[in-house]
Formats: sequence, structure tokens, C-alpha cells
Amino acid sequence: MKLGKRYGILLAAVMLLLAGCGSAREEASDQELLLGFSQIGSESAWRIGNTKDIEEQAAAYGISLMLENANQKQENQIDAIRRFIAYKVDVIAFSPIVEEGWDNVLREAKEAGIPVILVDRDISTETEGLTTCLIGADFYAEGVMAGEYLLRKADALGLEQVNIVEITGTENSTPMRQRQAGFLDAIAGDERMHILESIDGDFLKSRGAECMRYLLETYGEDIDVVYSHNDEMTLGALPEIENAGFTPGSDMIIISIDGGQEAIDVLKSGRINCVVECTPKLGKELMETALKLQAGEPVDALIHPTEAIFTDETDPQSIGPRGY
Ligand code: GZL
Repeated sequence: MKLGKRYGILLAAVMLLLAGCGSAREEASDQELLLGFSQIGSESAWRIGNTKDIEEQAAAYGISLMLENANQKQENQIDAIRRFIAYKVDVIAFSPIVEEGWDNVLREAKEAGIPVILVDRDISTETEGLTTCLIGADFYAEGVMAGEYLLRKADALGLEQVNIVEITGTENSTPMRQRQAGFLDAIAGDERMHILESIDGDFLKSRGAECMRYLLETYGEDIDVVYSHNDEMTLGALPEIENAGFTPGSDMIIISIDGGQEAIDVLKSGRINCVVECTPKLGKELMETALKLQAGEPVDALIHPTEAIFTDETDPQSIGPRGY
């Protein structure tokens, strides 16, 4: 190939690349749906599994996906949503790290005529019509399932007093607020149940370990139950319990939420007593909902996946591969 022609092709490629970064719209063919998704981060196996499922389902449905990882910062999510608006995506979706603080950017999306889908978590706002629907777990029901398990366990063990420490997820997030509310409502009125302390573990393994160290130093053998809002924090807490000379699963009842493979394997070993499932596999519903919105079809305001509970009340060895 002549040198001049090669440079010509290179120059054209560079121009296309520069033009392309000005609008993702030009990169996606006209009929393909362009979906902008702002993901919270990579804080847990659940979150990583959620991202993987969304990417796989976008490919399966032929949807062009712009996925941005916010690295646990709300301001990064707000910036990402503004970029999606500038790129003129067809649909915006995001998992809001906390419930408050979204009104301004969602008004901008509405003014741009771009529908917004909430995935996994919810927002709190006084303004109607900023989002089209929520696809995510019923966190309140997860908390109730955890609390009802504890009531059964206390009966089975004949416990007369049950001292509970709670390691919560990210403060002001939907799963934190609702998993706490559901659990407290389920045990309310039962005189045996006492919450010694509730502490924010931010859904992180490292914070789960720090919180458990503090709780053990403060309450030690008075702790009968650890209620942890996600597996990551639970897995951080377990070695601290063992380092303090206690056996999780027998000296202390361990209740966790998410249902990832690692926690289920620990449940099978008897060091966790109960894992409430919270499926990260929301991608299929997200893609189908986005396609309906693009076609101008009505969508359900709330889509809750069905979820299970895994406990030591039945043989956990039969639990199959979890996929996250
Ligand atoms: C729940 C999700 C939570 C998970 C955590 O749907 O928002 O966030 O329980 C994750 O593992 O960090």
C-alpha cells in the first residue's frame, strides 16, 4: 500500500474517533437502543454480579450499553447521568447509592425527554414523574424474612433473651433503610429480642470487619446474634468473631443477605445460619423495560424479583451454584 494512502486511512480513522467521542449516538446505529447505565461501584460480589448480568443481557437484547462505574460516589453518578443526557441516549437507568439528592439531574433528564429507570435501589423525592419505574428487590420483605427466621431459631434453641448487633449497609440507601425496618418490625413485641447496637458497615468487607471488632470489644460474649445487611460485611466479620474465640453459627447466630456463592459455601460449613437471597440478576427486566419505553408501551411501576431464604433449618448442601 502506498504511504500516502495509509496516512489517508489513518487520518480518516482519527477523525471518526474524534467525531465519535462527541456523541455516542453516532456510534450506535439508528434503530439500536442506546442505554446509559450508572452503576454504584464494585463494592461487593452482588454488585459485580449485577454489572455482569446487565452487560450480558444488553448484548443478548442487542442494546448498545454505556455503563459507567461511579466508584461509590453520588457525584460521579450525577455526572454520568449528565453525560448520558449530552449523548442523547434513548433511556437512562441507574442504581442510586443513596435515596436523596437526585431531583435536579432527573429534572434535566425529564426536560431532555429521556425516560429514567431505577434499578436495584430507590430514590426519595417530593417531585412526581422523575422516573418511570423501579426494578429491584423488596428489601423490606428481606428484613422480615431475616427477623422471622430469628424468631424461629430462638424458639428452637429455647432462648429467653436474644442480644442482637446489627451491621447495616450504606446509610440512607434503600436496602439499608428497608432491611432494618423489616427486621425490626418482624421482631417487634417479642420480649426476648434486644438490639445492643446498630452500626454502619457501608456494605464493605473491610468495614464489616472493623464494625465486628468494635462490637466484640464492646459487648463480647453478650452478643447472641449478628444481623448483617450483606454477605460482604458478614464475610469480613466472621474472622473477627473467630479471632475473639467464638464460633460463628453456634456461639453466635449469623444472619446475612445477598446469597452469593461464598456466603452459601460458608452456610454449608455451618458458620452462617441464614442467608436471605437478593438476586443481582435484574438485567433481563431492565432491557425489556427499556425496549417497551422506546416503543412507547406502558411499563409496570414496580418490578420485584421473587427471592428465597437459605437457612440451617433444612439441608443447605442441596443449594445449587449461585452464579455470583
Ligand atoms: C441490594 C444491593 C446491595 C447489596 C450489597 O440490592 O443494593 O448493594 O445487598 C450491594 O451487596 O453493595
